[in-house]
Amino acid sequence: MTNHALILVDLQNDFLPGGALAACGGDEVIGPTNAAIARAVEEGSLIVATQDWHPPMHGSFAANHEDKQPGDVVELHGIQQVLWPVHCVQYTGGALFAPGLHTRPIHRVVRKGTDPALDSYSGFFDNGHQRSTELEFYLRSHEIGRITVLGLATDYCVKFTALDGRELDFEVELLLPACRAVNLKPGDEAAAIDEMRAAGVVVRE
Ligand code: VGL
Ligand code: ZN
Repeated sequence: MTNHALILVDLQNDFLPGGALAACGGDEVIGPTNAAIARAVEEGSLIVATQDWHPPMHGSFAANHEDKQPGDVVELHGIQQVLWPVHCVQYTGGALFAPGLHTRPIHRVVRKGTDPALDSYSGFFDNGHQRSTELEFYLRSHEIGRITVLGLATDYCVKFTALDGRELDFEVELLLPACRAVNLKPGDEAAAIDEMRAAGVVVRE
């Protein structure tokens, strides 16, 4: 018998409509997310939330590079890095969890993207897989074998969290109605879903 965890990815103001890095329809995931939280509570699942938590000088912000715009790609310590608008700055409103999200049942918040020199889409590792967050250790210490992933954004943090989960040999389920994408390019969302499926993620429509 292994246990189950619900992983809520980056349900933060800056990823909602009106936020600095909005996923289209991002606010629509809050209802299905609260329903998933209620089910998880009923079933005794562990509930973890990730929180994008950048210092103001973060290297993923276009504003911290000369003559760069959001969407440009640079090399950051040997890794290809998409540049973003300033978002989810530590202790600012944009980094707060979405209004209406039932946060009380959350057992643990895992913050990521705190190193100014590295970005971290996945809840498990930074983008270069150099360092891990506490997420894997936390899940293993609760004998979690299966995770359900939802949140923002499908084509970035949700995708990389799900893919790393598979790589770490968790059974991974994606709750698609509770996910929305950034879609820098049209088709990014569909490509992300295909990539997750190919890696063995079970996609629930
Ligand atoms: C995210 C881009 C930059 C996400 C976070 O949560 O998907 N995307 N930082
Ligand atoms: Zn970020």
